Amino acid sequence: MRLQKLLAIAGLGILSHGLFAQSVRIYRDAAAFESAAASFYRIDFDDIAPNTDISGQTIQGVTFQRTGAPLIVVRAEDTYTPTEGWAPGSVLNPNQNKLIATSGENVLSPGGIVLGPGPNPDIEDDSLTLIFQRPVPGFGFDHISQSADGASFTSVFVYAADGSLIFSETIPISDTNPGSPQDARPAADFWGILSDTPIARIVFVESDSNNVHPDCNIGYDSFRVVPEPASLFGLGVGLAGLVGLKRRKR
Ligand SMILES: [Ca+2]
Ligand SMILES: [Ca+2]
Ligand SMILES: [Ca+2]
Ligand SMILES: [Ca+2]
Repeated sequence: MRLQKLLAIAGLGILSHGLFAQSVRIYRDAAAFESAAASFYRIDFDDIAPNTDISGQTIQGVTFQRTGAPLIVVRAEDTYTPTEGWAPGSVLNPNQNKLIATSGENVLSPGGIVLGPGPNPDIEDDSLTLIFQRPVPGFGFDHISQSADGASFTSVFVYAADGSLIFSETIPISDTNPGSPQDARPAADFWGILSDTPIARIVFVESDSNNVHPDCNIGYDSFRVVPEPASLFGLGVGLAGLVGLKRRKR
């Protein structure tokens, strides 16, 4: 198992045409993810001044690429759901629908502090693309729902360095008030992935762009990045190079 993982990281799994099946483990429990990851570091947004637009910035080896609303770091406590603009009867208690910080005070809230109704891409298209400067074997984060009513509109797509899709799904969210989506509360739901194929890019697509229920905004907090072991990476390049040399001689 250990050798298989090492070879997969080295890229030999691809060279040997699927001799080693690509393996992915998905976590919904932060503690389980953190104990399964050999090591990880955090990006918590808490040392960034509130209301900073980090679109295009690289933070601790991760580039934040804007694909919807501008990528603004805010104090979670400052976020709010406006009372106007929602479909009649579809929002009962807007005061309760603000983002939750799962570390410190700050979260990433594309569009900023106002969690306004759709369609309004500059406010509520909370999509995000992460590019890893060096591909990583794992990533986890807390998905923050403006209103967690059990119906998620956030999809995640995980890509390898060669552009192939490693994994995708709709991120599950909690249901804080079953049967009453107009009165559901915010919640944080952990999502994490460990992959034998190093991850080069993660694309989040957030597709609720309507004004029905106070749930068309999401936030992101408490990233856990599992770094590629530098020594293994160097070894992998060396091994892949050797195999390439052998192949050319044939
Ligand atoms: Ca935080
Ligand atoms: Ca937003
Ligand atoms: Ca909605
Ligand atoms: Ca949205």
